[in-house]
Amino acid sequence: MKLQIFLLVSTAALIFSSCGGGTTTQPSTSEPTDGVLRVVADDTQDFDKDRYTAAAGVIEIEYILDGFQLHNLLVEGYEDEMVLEVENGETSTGSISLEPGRYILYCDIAGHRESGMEAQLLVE
Ligand SMILES: [Cu+2]
Repeated sequence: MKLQIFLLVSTAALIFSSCGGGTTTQPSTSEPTDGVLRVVADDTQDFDKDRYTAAAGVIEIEYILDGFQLHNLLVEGYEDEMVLEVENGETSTGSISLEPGRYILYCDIAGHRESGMEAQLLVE
């Protein structure tokens, strides 16, 4: 009886492990699949990417701080539409409506944009 249970468990484990590798179909790109544009900032005053993409229309943005410094996020030319601010590991969320085109994301705290807190946003 003990042997039967052992065989059952090991067979189940085999089936489980053989399924595990082949069924995950993660996209090879790091583009979000849920339509949310995620921008990560850190204490080196940089964004996680130099270029982001989003679908035209109302774009949901998550601004994630992997660090402690105060940062904000604006779209150049649309500063009145949205300002996201983060500090101490916070995540700030907001949305902005954009037509297809090329935009610039940046942090407007003195010196930060020059340090690297500037990225392209391609809206298509
Ligand atoms: Cu900043």
